[in-house]
Amino acid sequence: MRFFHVADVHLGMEPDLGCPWSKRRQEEIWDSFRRLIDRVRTEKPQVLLIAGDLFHRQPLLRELKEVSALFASVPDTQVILMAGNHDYLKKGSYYLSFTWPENVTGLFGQSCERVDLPRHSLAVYGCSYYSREITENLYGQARPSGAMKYHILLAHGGDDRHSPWKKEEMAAAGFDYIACGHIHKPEILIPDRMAYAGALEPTTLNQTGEHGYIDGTLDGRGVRISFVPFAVCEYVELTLQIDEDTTQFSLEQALAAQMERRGPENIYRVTLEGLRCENLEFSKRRLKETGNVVEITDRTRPAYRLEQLKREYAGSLIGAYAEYFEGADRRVEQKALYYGLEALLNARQE
Ligand SMILES: [Mn+2]
Repeated sequence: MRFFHVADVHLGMEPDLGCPWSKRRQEEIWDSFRRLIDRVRTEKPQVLLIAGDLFHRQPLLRELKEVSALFASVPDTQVILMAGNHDYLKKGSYYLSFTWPENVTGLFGQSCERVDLPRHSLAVYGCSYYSREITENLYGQARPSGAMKYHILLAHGGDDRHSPWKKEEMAAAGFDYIACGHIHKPEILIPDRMAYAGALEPTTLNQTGEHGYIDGTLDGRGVRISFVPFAVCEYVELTLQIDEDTTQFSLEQALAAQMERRGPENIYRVTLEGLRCENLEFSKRRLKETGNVVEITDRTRPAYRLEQLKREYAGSLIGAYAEYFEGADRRVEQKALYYGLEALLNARQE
């Protein structure tokens, strides 16, 4: 039996709200979900597991209709889903009154329940969130039961305010596989036993690296899982080295070239490092307009001119300090010089 494990699609979310690419990302999240269903259609896994937060907030009726039509287009795959902390089952949630296609089962109970899929001798366990936060472990009592050969638990949470759990205790409950959702960075918690699929598309800037879903096989030999990169976009960390010759313009050009090389569809977190020309301050606004730049961290330090400092601060501690380093091998003592001057100059300003 082959299964796809997906989580945290967050349909409806507008990542990096206020950035020029937010709307595009909102559409890309939907596009990727449709693409995932295309993948299900061609690869025909027997089961598609959705471990919560399919939607970013309460789903609208038309959104459920859209998702439902997609599920109906893969009738040979059993879809099993649950509501997470974002799309939790608020009173009146359309999740509860919606009529799903035959191949779709919602684990919409408040405590763990079991769904048997006799065709695959598989039992799937899980429940749904009824509030934004749940501070006890929803899955503490869950154990495999019934007549099926294989047992999979869908589990959403794992942090302090969302069904906190200990992975070792969860893994000891006897399930063949625990399909986790909630943490957006994909992570195999216990090899071939318990994993976060991660968000299908990354949704905020700290979710660097690849995103996608988990492709698993469960048979007499046990479980084998592998992560499949699938997202169209990645948050990428870029570090640019600055020197005294770097200008605003040359920096913008270097940044543009790097982003072109690493993929213009990605979103970048940029860090500037090195020694900049003493009186130069880089324009973050201009750098952000160079492409999909969500964040700029400027760690550059001014390259102090000893001659000038000596003259400017003659007779003071700063002047004496600058004088002390004059003629010293700057490469060796640069750090001491820099930190010393920085401390002295900052102390002066206070
Ligand atoms: Mn969540």
